[in-house]
Amino acid sequence: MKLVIGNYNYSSWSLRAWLLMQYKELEFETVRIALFAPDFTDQIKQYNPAGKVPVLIDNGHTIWDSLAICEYINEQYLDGSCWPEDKHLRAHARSSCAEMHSGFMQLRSEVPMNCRRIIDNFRVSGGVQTDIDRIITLWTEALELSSSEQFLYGEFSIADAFYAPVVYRFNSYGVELPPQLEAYKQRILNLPACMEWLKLAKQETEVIEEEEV
Ligand SMILES: N[C@@H](CCC(=O)N[C@@H](CS)C(=O)NCC(=O)O)C(=O)O
Repeated sequence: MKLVIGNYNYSSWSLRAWLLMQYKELEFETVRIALFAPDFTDQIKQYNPAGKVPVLIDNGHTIWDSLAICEYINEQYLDGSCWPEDKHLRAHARSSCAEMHSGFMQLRSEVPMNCRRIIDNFRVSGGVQTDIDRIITLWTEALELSSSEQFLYGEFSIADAFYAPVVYRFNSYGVELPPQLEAYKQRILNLPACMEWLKLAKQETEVIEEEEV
């Protein structure tokens, strides 16, 4: 099984799929293609006609979207264990992922993931603050609904993989969080898989100016 990703430091969509697979200790080969490199398009098109990372190649099947990859991995290799067992909690977790997948545009455009960077005294715009407030509400609700002191919905789920790039953003830009969510953020950052991701991000030499705010 091969997972094609972008830069460890910048590719938030790649992190979601990679983290789920790494956390669950699946065996896979990672192929990294540097975003914005002159040959990015030629290289990625060998794997994905849509021209985006991440893309998973498994036994001749191509899955070319981070949510579709997580769903596939969950069904094919993990017996459905990547979503909460309870139907209503599962619907909540799926809604959270869908909201992340299609929303938080201002956070995503103004506060790009940049894992290795720590920025002091960063001032967020009103629009970004609205996104942050919504994420705080959503995380709090998830932890309360699942009575979890670990991950958003109890056991590590696709939702944690989906919000890991937000964890890195909150860390880089010094976003203040209520104590319970600060503890959640640290728990994600301290996962061996996340520490490995950060180590690989720090080894990269590319700097993408558009992503450096
Ligand atoms: N819906 C896709 C979006 C993937 C996406 O936008 N990937 C970005 C990098 S993080 C990309 O490949 N950009 C390269 C380009 O657009 O040329 C997913 O969730 O996998």
